[in-house]
Order: sequence, then structure tokens, then C-alpha cells
Amino acid sequence: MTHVPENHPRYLSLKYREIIAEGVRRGITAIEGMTAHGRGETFDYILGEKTHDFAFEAERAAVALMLLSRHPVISVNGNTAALVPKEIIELSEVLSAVLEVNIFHFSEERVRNIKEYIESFGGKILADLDAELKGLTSARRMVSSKGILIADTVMVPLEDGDRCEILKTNGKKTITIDLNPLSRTSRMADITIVDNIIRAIPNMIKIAEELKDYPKKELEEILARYDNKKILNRSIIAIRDYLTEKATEVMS
Ligand code: PTJ
Repeated sequence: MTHVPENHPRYLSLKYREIIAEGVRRGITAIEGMTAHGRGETFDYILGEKTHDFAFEAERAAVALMLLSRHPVISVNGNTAALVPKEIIELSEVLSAVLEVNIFHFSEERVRNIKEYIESFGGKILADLDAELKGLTSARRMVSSKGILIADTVMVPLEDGDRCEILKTNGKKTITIDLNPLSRTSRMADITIVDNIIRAIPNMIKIAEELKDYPKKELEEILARYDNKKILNRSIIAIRDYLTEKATEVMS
């Protein structure tokens, strides 16, 4: 990995870019994952690179939904595995959720590499893709009969958009983490977390530690108050306001 000096003004951004590049070198992340990461970086930039209140609300609702679910599953692709391997394991443990490898740019080798990488951090992850999701033609249709196939809620971070709808028609609730509030997945999901996965997952771990002992009724109330359309609306307005502020700043 290229050494990124910690005093560099764009240290974090460069560090995560390097982690994605290393993920590609290790055969975990798809080469296309680099462009996806770049798109994410752009949206993060114009959101001010911070967790907004609307993202925090969505993170809280997502945790409540996962805790209320009978069989929650977190779908792990090449970008997620590279960026937050330890954190995704911790989140799955605190939520009693199942981790499952699910990739769009399919190769058996990459499924194996992601599985072994997650296991190297002590995590358990399903990678026996022995079942199919009906209605989907991409490789994402290949799922585990012990995981996504029987899940009632599936979290699909950094998704490419062909699957949320099918998961929903298969009767599942969906949660996504996507910095692009305009994406198809963002619009389709039941809960859309417009935040960087590197902030969202640690936030969700803290929220889960708090909510895991809440009575069912209180978790249901969090969900009843939640409105994903309003969250998307607020995230798009946040981008507009941030750009307006920057446009004013350059004139001063
Ligand atoms: O490992 P695979 O084969 O499953 O492939 C994974 C990628 C990400 C390449 C694939 O799912 C894909 O092509 O995704 P898209 O269509 O580029 O969508 C990914 C979405 O995630 C985009 O809307 C990005 O803005 C967003 N995104 C990228 N990086 C982050 C992010 N959202 C949150 N946090 C990030 N770090």
C-alpha cells in the first residue's frame, strides 16, 4: 500500500482510496469498485464529509428494523469487505444478523477471497450460494438458502441498483447505505442511509448497543415515525445548501 502521511490535508480520503486499491490487488474488490468508490467520494464531498441528522435518523431506524427482524442479513460486496471488514462483523454480532457474500461482478475466486478475508478478522460469513432469487438475471440472484433466501430484512450497502426491487417483490424489507440519494437503490429501499459506510457502520454499532435492550414496542415506534421519502428529500436539500454555501464562500 502507498504510504499516506497522516498530516496530509486529505488524509482520510486518500487512506480509503488506498484501501480500495489494495482490495483490488488482493482480489476482494472488483476493478469497477474503484469507480463506484469515486462516485461515493464525490457525493461525500458535496455533503460536507460528515454524518447529517437525516443519516443518523436512518441509521437508528435501520438498527430498529434489524433488531425487530426474525432473520436479518447483511449483504457484503467487494467494496464493503475492503472498507469495513472488522466493523461489519461487529455490527452483525451485536444485531445477531447473518453476513452473506453477494457480488455483482461475479467470480468464484472473489467470493472465496471475500469469505477468507472476513474470516481472517474472526467473522462468520455465508458464501455457499446454493439458491436463486426469482426475477433477477444478474449474478446477485445467487444467494444462500440459509441467508438472503429466507431473510425478512436485507441490508444491501453500496448496491448497484438491480436488486432492491426484487428483494421487495420477494417480500423482504431493504436497507441501503448509499451516498447518492438519487440512485435507484436509494429510491427503492425501505430505509436509505445517505452516509459514508466508513461512518455509518460505526454509528450503527453504537446505536445497536443502545437499542438492543429496548422493548419491541419502542423499536416499533421508531419505525412508525420514520419516513424514507422525507429523509431522501432532506439529503438532496443538504447537498443544495452545501453547494450554495460554497458558492457564496468563493465570492468572499
Ligand atoms: O463487489 P461487487 O461485484 O458486488 O461490486 C460492487 C460495486 C460497488 C462495484 C457495485 O455494486 C456497483 O457497481 O455499484 P454502483 O452502481 O456504483 O453503486 C454503488 C453506490 O454506492 C453508488 O451510488 C455510490 O455513490 C455509493 N458509494 C460508493 N462508495 C460509498 C458509497 N456509499 C456509501 N459509502 C461509500 N464509501
